[in-house]
Amino acid sequence: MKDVVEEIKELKQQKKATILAHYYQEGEIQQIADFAGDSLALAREATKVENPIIVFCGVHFMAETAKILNPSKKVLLPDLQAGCSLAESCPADKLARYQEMLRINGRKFQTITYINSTAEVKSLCDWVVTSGNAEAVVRKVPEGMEILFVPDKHLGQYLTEVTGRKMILWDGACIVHEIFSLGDLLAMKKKIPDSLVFAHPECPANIRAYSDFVGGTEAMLKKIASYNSPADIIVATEPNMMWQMQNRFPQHRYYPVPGITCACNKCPHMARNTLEKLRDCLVNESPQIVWQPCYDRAKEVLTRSLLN
Ligand code: CIZ
Repeated sequence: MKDVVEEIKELKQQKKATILAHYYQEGEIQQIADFAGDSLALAREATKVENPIIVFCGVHFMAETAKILNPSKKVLLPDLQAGCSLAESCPADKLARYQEMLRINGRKFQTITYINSTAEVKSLCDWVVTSGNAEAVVRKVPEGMEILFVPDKHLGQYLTEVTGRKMILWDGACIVHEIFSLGDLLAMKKKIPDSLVFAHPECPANIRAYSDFVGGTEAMLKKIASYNSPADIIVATEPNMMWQMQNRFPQHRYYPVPGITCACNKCPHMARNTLEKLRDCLVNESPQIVWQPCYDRAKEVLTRSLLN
């Protein structure tokens, strides 16, 4: 019997498919991908794909972004149920009502959404940011305008700290980054002398406060690349990120921060994609992302925000 990795490789050739994978996917999926990256790099990479099929190993909003930015491609997502707690926290109708209420009250504002949101939400916004470009985009909003930032309150709070721009924050949070245990983090720091803590800006302020470096996944890799001697790095983001760190910089040691209620803190949505589902979606050319009416407006916002 052929092993599943061999099957995927053959199908990929046969169907002329490009596999894109997020850093939060299992290492075995990142390894088989043509390109692995964060949302920003993946969105940009999706625009360059020439093959007729993109298999997006990530969550729904990421595959949707790839379809919007390269509409002539068939975009497959191995498991259509791979969602996102942040995207769920901000339904488009609720956002539209809130924006209307602010306008009725005479507030002058622009809306920025984190890329972890549905296309319908993106279509209601002025800007889309990722952890990789958020600071630069926030600085583009004219000083006289207020900023409504959705859906991640922790990222919004962090952006206020680094840019000085006050924001109206939506009450959303990522289920993975919200529940890191500060107690365990402090115990680990004590146990591993000279260790460095790397935290994602989706983490709450209490975790960021004890970190040596705060940044998105791509920024974390860049920072690690700057270390000359082997280091002990405690990582407060989705633990599959450590596969990519280990793969690129094996001279360092990496330690995951446990969650309050579980030892591993893996994203259950990202974990829905498996090698078997990746193979099956190539065989069936399904499930795929189907064009929706709101994608036209979302495309304008995404193009202005991520590709310029
Ligand atoms: O931007 C992304 O892809 C996310 C969700 C996190 C990160 O920092 O890569």
